[in-house]
Amino acid sequence: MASPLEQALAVMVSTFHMYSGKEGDKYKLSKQELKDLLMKELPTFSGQTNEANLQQLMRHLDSNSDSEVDFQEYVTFLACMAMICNDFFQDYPDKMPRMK
Ligand SMILES: [Ca+2]
Ligand SMILES: [Ca+2]
Repeated sequence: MASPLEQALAVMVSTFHMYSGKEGDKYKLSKQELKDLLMKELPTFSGQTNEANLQQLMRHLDSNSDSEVDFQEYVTFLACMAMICNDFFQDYPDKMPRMK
């Protein structure tokens, strides 16, 4: 049985491939694939943003400017999200999810 952190890593990888394989290059997220991933897998985050912010986010994530988000660009984004979560939980330690 994998530990929660191992499971989290597996989810990060499998979530990418679940969306990247829908159209075009199956190892990269197109703008539509990225949008679907954000809306369905990060609803708390994407629910607070609008179309213009999403477009801006996509431009920022696409660091090599090929109009697609590859795995490295995706994990860089998740690392940023993890840092935002870390800042949040330092300010509100009582909101930290409890592991069994
Ligand atoms: Ca794709
Ligand atoms: Ca790219």
